[in-house]
Amino acid sequence: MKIHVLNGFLGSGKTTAIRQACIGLMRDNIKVGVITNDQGIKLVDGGFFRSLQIPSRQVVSGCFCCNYNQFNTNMESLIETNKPDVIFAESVGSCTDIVATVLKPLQSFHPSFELSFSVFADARLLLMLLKGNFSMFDESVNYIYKKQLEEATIIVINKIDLLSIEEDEEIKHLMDEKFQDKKLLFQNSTDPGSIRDWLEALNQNQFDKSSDSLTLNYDIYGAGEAKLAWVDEEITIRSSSRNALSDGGDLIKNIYERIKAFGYPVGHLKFLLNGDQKFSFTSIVEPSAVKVIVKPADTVILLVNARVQTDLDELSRIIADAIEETTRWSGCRITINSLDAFQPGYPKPTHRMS
Ligand SMILES: Nc1nc2c(ncn2[C@@H]2O[C@H](COP(=O)(O)OP(=O)(O)OP(=O)(O)O)[C@@H](O)[C@H]2O)c(=O)[nH]1
Ligand SMILES: [Mg+2]
Repeated sequence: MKIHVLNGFLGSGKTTAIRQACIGLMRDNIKVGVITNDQGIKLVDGGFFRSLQIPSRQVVSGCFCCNYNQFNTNMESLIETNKPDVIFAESVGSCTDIVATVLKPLQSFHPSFELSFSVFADARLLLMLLKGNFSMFDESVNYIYKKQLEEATIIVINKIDLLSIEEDEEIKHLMDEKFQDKKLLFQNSTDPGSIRDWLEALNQNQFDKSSDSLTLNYDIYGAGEAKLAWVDEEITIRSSSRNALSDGGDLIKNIYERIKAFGYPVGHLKFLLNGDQKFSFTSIVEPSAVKVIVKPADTVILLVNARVQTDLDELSRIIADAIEETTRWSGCRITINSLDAFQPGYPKPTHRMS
């Protein structure tokens, strides 16, 4: 049994890589399974894999490390029900210390498993960090980002398709210099060829149980987690003119534009419209357009997952204002089915093996 554990900052491309890998592996008759993870209860990534009919489970209400038993139960259930050859486990993008709290416990309780550990980084955000020009997030958030890279076996420098030729050369040079002890992959996770190389690297660079656990200041880590407010919200949009899908697209744009106008740094801002259309924004991505696949619909469900550096009331208010304005403009009716909003608390891992 192979378990590929992924970490990497919010919005760095973990889900995109897993999706692409699963499609390729399933085509080769290799059985896959996915475990997703995030801070809230109604999670976009979990819904996304369900819509793709890829066997999956989700660990909710906090990271794998603080919910190790939930992680283990989900993994065992996936193994029993779907008998996968390969499991991808995507941890929360604001989480670190995965070696000590997830990989070493996994190795210890399931010694027969083959484990790998990739840490993803958005190439453009990473380049800003490497050049010392990384002022978008609070220092405590930057601390988490740096610690994620420090503990990686494999660093996936992702979205290289979005770099200029000069930036591409610069990042390769800086990364080779700074992370000589790591396996470095320069990747475009939307490209099947790039994903084949990643899968090969996962098989050739297994997690070494003698790897050092991080030396980590949990107070700074906890402060970084708390800086990024979380909101997950499930919304029903009803339209008597059967425009619910396009009204949903308008609401997505409205929420994104408002957060951008206030200038709050976005960890991730993710939406799942009608159970199968996923939209994702980060501070560093300037989306060209929200291209909703529109067909007549009188009712749709929109799932919102937001992780933004601002306070909780402000983030909730921005989303509420966007809902109110979209209702007024389009004439649709919007009801909130569930709302979970909080500043994530101090990380308390179930296990920590140094
Ligand atoms: N151009 C380009 N876009 C990418 C690539 N990988 C991911 N993206 C886009 O980046 C955004 C975030 O991707 P996700 O796969 O959701 O990132 P993630 O790391 O799973 O994000 P969280 O789970 O929210 O932490 C999406 O809009 C993707 O389409 C890539 O290699 N190239
Ligand atoms: Mg994801």
